[in-house]
Amino acid sequence: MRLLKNSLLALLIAASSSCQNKATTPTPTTSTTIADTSTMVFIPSGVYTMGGRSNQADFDEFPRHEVRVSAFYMDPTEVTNREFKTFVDATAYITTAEKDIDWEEMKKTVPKGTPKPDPSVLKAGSLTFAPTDHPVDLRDYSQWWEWTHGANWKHPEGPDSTIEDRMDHPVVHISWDDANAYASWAGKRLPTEAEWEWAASGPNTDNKYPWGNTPIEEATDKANFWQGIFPYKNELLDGYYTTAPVKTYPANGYGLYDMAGNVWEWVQDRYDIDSYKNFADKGVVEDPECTTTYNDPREPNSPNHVIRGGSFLCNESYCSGYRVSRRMRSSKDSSFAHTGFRCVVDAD
Ligand SMILES: [Ca+2]
Ligand SMILES: [Ca+2]
Repeated sequence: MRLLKNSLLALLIAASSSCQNKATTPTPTTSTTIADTSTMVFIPSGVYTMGGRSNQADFDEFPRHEVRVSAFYMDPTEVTNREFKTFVDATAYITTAEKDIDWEEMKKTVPKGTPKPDPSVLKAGSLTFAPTDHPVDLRDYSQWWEWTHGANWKHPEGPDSTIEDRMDHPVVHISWDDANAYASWAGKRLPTEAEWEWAASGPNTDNKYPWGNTPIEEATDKANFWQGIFPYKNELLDGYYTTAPVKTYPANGYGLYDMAGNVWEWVQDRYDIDSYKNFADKGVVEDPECTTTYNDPREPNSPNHVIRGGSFLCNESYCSGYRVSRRMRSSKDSSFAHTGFRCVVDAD
């Protein structure tokens, strides 16, 4: 039973709706909107050393390499439920999590011979967090993720939940495709990985965290993450179990909120396990971005994009996603209770 559950969750997490029904794929939401940058944060151009800043860094944060980032404007906060609702009201956009899974599409991304799940499993849904009642092996994520039918941005924990009292919280259950649709409509785009790291750490690029170098155990007033023992005991020292309203914690040096924690943020780049190696011998790389290759032998069939910044689930024992150099990845058409996004606009 455990194996079956693990296999199913692995399929859903790796592939959740690559999977979306093509017949209901929305028309791309193009817009001639010119974004109002007066409400955004100006991030100056500059050169910095991108990559791991401590012995906590994972192998894919190396080698460190020099990059130059052009100036841009960035949303001060994660996109909120209120902002996403404005987009949906204007466009009738339907998110990935609101569509049934198309097995013909999904099976292209899972191991050959994988049996078709029961049709009831393929009903629209998303991945929600379920705490355990005891310590668990942190390598087995199926123990705290559940596939919940009817979970989507309007119903974060499932059909009976609502965002009515969470309009200023970050929107969640958003796929990379959904984030791009919103950005396009708003006259914006997703940041590149290099832009995101530059903005998160600046203006002091020696910062290990967006708030500086205050150790994580002393940083419970700095960001929304998980204090205690993940995933069963949350001491709530920061006051929030799941998402917090944006701007609950102090901004970083540029005036950006929640660059650490609250929700993971999609960036533009595809996840290539070798991208830093490829950039490392090129001198100062101008505005790097990985747009051409999905490359991860651990998940060879999954179209992974990079996510940054960590979430309310991040903890020292697990992902330490609140470090500015931390890279995580997710299938572009998957959605989770802990993943959202913010946008940028070129400054020139
Ligand atoms: Ca928290
Ligand atoms: Ca965040």
